[in-house]
Amino acid sequence: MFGKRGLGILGVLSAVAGLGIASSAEAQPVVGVPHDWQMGFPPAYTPVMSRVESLHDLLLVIISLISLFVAALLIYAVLRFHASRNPSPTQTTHNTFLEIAWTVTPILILVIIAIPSFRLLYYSDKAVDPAFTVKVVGHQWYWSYEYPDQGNFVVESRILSEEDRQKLKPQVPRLLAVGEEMVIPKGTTIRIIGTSEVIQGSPGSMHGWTVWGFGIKKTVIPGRLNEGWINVPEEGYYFGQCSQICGQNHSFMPIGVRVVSQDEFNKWVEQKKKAAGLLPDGPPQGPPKTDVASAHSPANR
Ligand SMILES: [Cu+2]
Repeated sequence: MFGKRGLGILGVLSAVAGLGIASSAEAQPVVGVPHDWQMGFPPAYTPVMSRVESLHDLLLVIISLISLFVAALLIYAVLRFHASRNPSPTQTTHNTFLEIAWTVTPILILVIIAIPSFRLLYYSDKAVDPAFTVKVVGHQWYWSYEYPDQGNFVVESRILSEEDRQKLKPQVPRLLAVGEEMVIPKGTTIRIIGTSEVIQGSPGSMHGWTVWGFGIKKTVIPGRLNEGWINVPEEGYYFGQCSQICGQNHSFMPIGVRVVSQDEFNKWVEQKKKAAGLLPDGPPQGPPKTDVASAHSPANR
């Protein structure tokens, strides 16, 4: 992306100057939030997003060249063939070379676009060897995250009121703070299975689980499972928003993802399991198993 580095520096500067995050000792870095004068894509935080940006850059070059070529032809035609300079139009109706050229060239261009495009589509489609699965469920109007491989506890992720945000998470921009984030360990491939709440007697609503910078945008649909994956190498708070117009509180169901170290994640899992009554009273158990994904293949495969 052109100017990405400059924008990145701008982003860091505005974050440090405006929010004072750097000085806050306990807070993880807040990354992946929009900032003033942002242009282009957010920085890429996952391998999928890096590839999305590369494909975008390739397409940008191709469409720019095509646009310039078409514009040049148009300008030439307007200047060279207007009525005063070209009073008797040519009667030519066929030109074999031209016809082959304008058929074959677009085909070649489409093939050049299709190869990396399909490659990326399949790359982002299914996780290879995920450590575990998180099931994302869209509700009216909040998100919940289920951790089937860690004992099946559920985290409900609801937006914080503006008052609570200022009190509890002032480093997070307005309308993006949630009470509880999805928590994942860094540098770990995680399968995301997305669906939407089935509401009795109602068609329910679709939502879009989209995190900028992760290159993931899963439309979640009642009664269906959609799959994707993320692997975030850097710790931090990351954000997204529902990207499918889903009803009156569509704008108030932000997505918060907290990426932590494996140790911290294990501790968090213990806490959640305890709170959910999944641990028997007694000595604390060992770290949660994170390599049992194969035992939990999604139902729709
Ligand atoms: Cu929604």
